[in-house]
Amino acid sequence: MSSLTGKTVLITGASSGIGRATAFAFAREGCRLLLCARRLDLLVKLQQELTAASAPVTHVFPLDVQDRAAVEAAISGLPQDWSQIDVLVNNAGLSRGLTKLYEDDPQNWEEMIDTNVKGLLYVTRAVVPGMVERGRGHVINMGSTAAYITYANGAVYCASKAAEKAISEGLKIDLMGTPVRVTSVDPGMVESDFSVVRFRGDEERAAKVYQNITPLQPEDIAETIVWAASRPAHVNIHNIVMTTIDQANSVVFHRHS
Ligand code: 8X3
Repeated sequence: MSSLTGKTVLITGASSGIGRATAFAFAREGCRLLLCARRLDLLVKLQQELTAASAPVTHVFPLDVQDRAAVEAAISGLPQDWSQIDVLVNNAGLSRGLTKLYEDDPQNWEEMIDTNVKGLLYVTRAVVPGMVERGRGHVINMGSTAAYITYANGAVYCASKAAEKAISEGLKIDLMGTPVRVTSVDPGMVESDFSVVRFRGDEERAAKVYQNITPLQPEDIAETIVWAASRPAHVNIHNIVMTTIDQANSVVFHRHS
């Protein structure tokens, strides 16, 4: 039996990519899964797939983390037997555009900051007091190599992930004296719909990002998240920076010829 068996895990942005892979990874550990995302139809489908994979203990609900009132209502309105969250995976996040800052559409900035920064804060604020009260919990935030080096045309996305890094560090400091743990998992290039979302459905442009490179897979990140969550209670993993073997940091890649 895993140390995670029976734990309740909330994953935001669970309908696709890293969130979805993380749901399967925690399911394999025997966790109870609370899954939310904007698209309920995809969550219901995921729930059916998890059930078919012998992980029937799931509860799904639609949530746009950008909506503070909706976050507060969703967390405070959870059914009694789902209200004691042991692990929060703040996975919901996105990038929009790859454009010079002074030419970019401010709508892109709003979506990134509202989701990657404010959404993460809203969910954290709604969930962590219960963890402190119960004397157990772990917050795992989805960071990025983009927090460490700013790349061309990505200022606001990089800023949002630099904010996530600072928030993770600050939350850990503020939780000193409690047993609640904080981890930031900071991947580089991952093959998911990240680039399709960034380029608003332009699959051809998205495919070029991964051209002649072996990117990380969502499952690689999911396994790392589960590893961090399954350390003994006295161990706090702060940051895990991970990239494909073909990437050194946000700007240095090796493309196969
Ligand atoms: C995703 C990594 O390099 O595309 O956060 O910004 S990158």
